[in-house]
Amino acid sequence: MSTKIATAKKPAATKTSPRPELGQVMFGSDILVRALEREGVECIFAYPGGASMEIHQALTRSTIRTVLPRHEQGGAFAAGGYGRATGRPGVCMATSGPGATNLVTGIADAYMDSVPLVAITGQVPQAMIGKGAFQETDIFGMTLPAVKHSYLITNVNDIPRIVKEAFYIARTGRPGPVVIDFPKNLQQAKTQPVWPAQVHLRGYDPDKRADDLALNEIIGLIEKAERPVLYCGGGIITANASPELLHFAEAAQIPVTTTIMGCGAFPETHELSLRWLGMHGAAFANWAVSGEFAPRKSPDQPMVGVRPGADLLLAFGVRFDDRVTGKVDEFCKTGTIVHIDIDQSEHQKNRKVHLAVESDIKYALGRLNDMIRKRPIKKNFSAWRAQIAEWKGRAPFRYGMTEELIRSEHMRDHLQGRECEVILPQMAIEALYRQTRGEAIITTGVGQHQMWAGQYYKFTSPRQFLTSAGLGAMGFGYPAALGAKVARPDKQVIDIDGDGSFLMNVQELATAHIEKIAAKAMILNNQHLGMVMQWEDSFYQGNRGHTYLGDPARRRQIYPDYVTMARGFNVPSERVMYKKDLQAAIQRMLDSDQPYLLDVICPYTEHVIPFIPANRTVADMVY
Ligand SMILES: Cc1ncc(C[n+]2csc(CCOP(=O)(O)OP(=O)(O)O)c2C)c(N)n1
Ligand SMILES: [Mg+2]
Repeated sequence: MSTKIATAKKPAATKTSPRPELGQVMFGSDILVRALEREGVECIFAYPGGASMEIHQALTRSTIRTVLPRHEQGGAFAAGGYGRATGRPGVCMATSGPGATNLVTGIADAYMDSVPLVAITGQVPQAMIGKGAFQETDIFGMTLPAVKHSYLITNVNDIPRIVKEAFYIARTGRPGPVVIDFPKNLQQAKTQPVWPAQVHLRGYDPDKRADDLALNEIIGLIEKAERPVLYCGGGIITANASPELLHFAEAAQIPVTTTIMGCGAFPETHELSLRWLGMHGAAFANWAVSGEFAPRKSPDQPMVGVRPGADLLLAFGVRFDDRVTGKVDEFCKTGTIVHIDIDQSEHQKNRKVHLAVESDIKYALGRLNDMIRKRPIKKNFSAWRAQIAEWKGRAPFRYGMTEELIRSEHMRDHLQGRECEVILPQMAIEALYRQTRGEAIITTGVGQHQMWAGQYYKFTSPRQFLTSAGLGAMGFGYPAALGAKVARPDKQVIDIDGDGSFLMNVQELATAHIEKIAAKAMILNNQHLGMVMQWEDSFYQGNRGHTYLGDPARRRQIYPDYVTMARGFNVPSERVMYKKDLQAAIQRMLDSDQPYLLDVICPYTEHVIPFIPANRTVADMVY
């Protein structure tokens, strides 16, 4: 089959344009804040400084809630958490120079995971730009490769248009971060704002729709297939296309695997769910996509097929990330691949596919559903589903006691050898899943705990699992939980974190307490940078290269003491070490109406499995 790109239909042009509105004369800083109000912004995560304090003054005259994070990175991640939890742009702000550079990681995180975010930075006065002025940084230039778009305001009259465009760009099409850099002299300048009613952006048309020809071809491919698999990502969640996906998968009886970004796009408790795939994804999902192979000891040995994988892969709203594909040429090697994505630049980028369609996935799935409603798919793929059931039975996510654990320092120093009392990290997540009835919004740091959170908490709704997937930024979990809790005060929001990751933004406990944001943190404290340690064990004979986080002089002590630290922030907290205490401790955390820290002491000996090492294949999977 040839490679094609289906053309997208142009939306009909609107005939009558609403008129712009004239406002009262005011300062640039007030115009910016008014513009945010007009965009429906309810909360901004903002840390002040010389180049942004004018805007803070304006915020004191606004209905917008200003949350003061205790580090700009915390503010950027909180805005990212808000954006992920709602689909509406999260907003953060910082002063020029160090304030702005502290936002960069949060901006890059939003870029990698296509999260709507507007980041506002104060800038030195225009006359000082380029002079190496105090706290001058070219944040426009510095963030250029990690933004969807950016602005440096050069005329006070442009503010209303720029803000309107920024929000439109951040949330439409493939969402992403937009930076607005705002020189101080323009914050202090006065003008009469003209509020535009519409956005006109030449060359930016986010309304992409597949044509019926391409969609019909997909139906034809399904009818010819014996082993189809849906491989779905964050694009489904962004497009609010979960209901359409559920309908399509059920109507066509096609099993669904997701990326980590796609967790919750399809209910993971559904019998057609293959959970998530890739480096630490389900063995059965990886087999279903790429086939089952005889395990091999080294990549030099040949790959010996045992059972074939998908002969048709429907890749919807995904980007063939290397953590998903491993060695990309071996990924779904024998299948026909259809890729639907709203961003044409993802087509044929990481993986050559047979049919590439540029479209909003909600529209495409809706049309596919119309088509199969009129002409139902005859096949029911029962033999394929039976094969998948056999794989699921053979290799579920699982854990247990290992010899290494029994002989470990952790067992000796903290449990006096009482095996039945050890809390394995996977166990703590399963308990949290049960006790929250699977309904909490979960955020994470980055590391082993992040992978286990994805494996042992089953997500049934979109926007329920908020994790720094593409950038993999430690320190994301707790501030993101704050942002999500601000957006969804009705939900339990719990950060399942690592001891290393949590420490990177520990200062946000102050934000939580002062702002009364009742986000919870459950730290799976293994006293190590666990994921790096796992790689040391796998590829460096266990030689520790600065991955121990405890106090080497007092290895029997848990260090640092998060409970004491939380107390310093006036945040209730508790440590739990024994299994017998776990359930009640989790319940106390859930029952609290305040922010809360639960420090769960876990052994460091666990490895995350399944594991396909980087750039390896399904034949190299440890499971
Ligand atoms: C900001 C940042 N620095 C470094 C890394 C590299 N890294 C990935 S996982 C990891 C260990 C994380 O340790 P912890 O948060 O305790 O989680 P665990 O793996 O122990 O569950 C590190 C250092 C990263 N992802 N992000
Ligand atoms: Mg750790």
